[in-house]
Amino acid sequence: MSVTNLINIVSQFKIEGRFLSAAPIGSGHINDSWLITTEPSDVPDYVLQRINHAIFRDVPELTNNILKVTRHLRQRLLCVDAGIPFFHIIQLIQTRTGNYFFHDTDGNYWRLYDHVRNTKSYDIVRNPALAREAGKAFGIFQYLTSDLDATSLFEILPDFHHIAARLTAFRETIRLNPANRVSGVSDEIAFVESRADEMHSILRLGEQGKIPLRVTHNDTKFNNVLFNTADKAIAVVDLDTVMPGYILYDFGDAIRTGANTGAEDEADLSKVNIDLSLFEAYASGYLEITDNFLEKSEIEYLAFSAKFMTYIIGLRFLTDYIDGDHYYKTMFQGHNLQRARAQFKLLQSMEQHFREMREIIRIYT
Ligand code: GN1
Ligand code: MG
Repeated sequence: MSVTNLINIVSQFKIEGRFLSAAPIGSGHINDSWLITTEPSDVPDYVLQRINHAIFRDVPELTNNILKVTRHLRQRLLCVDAGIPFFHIIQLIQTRTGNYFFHDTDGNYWRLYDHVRNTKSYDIVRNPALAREAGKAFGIFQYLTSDLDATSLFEILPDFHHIAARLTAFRETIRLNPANRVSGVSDEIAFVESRADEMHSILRLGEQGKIPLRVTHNDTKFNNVLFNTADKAIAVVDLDTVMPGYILYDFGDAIRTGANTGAEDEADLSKVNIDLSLFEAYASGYLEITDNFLEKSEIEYLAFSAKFMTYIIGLRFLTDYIDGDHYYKTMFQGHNLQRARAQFKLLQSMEQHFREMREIIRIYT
């Protein structure tokens, strides 16, 4: 993508100041993102994103969801009783024609967010204080959206964390074997199948009406939290998958990325383990905010949800590998398989420490 193209795209939006530079940012596997700086220096900078519309096929509905949720969050923050004035809600910038995305002549969809000044995100969690902050941030997100009707949101990626649907897709991909990779991953396939039944628990609870449908983020990776220079969490980003869901998905995905001693795609599996001090820190921050409105049945499954999300994301990486790498961006041949193996190692580590994880949740509830 040339700078001239990016300048042209940015000029479609109502920005303050003048375009100064564009540089790729973030480590997302789906959309492309650039930090757009502007001059003079006292006007805001922006984040430009090219939306992956092979995945997010309904960009108007995607945009509506984000607008609905960010407006609600902003309104709730204005209420004095929210008590969290430092929290920043990211904002979509309008185009010159009054839309919140721009559809270019090549068929690409673009959007622009405000950039939250002097903030950073972490791919790996360095200490419990950061984990606790992230727990509070996602707790605040859940608290502020707890009175928004989940069914008023469009289900932008249907069955996103639906284990039965994901397993069906996995088995179908194995059957088709389009990239001829099945024979090389029999251990991983056996690993998935040996846990398939127990991994239906959250879905079953939902279907039996034992856990409520809520507004959920659905991509609570640790690097979707922004920290200020004092390492306080001040914003939650990446609202593409905000949909109706179960909070267990959000808690579990945050632990998957926020309490792992290794990277999501670590090749040296000996480095991948659950760090119980990070788990405890995240859980304590999260429950400090959410304990009073979560239901008992949700709390009961929080520890399990970490195993579940690690399993289902590993399953998705493995499915994409078998399929020939069409969904996630990959940096090298075998990247998705390496990601899947790291997830499965993390899951094994959680299985070994499951009693302690449950005990920790009990302490904070
Ligand atoms: C994708 O937006 P990004 O790249 O953080 C994926 C998530 C996975 C994640 C794994 C829309 O998220 O579901 O958990 O990769 N998002 C989508 O790192 O599929
Ligand atoms: Mg995402």
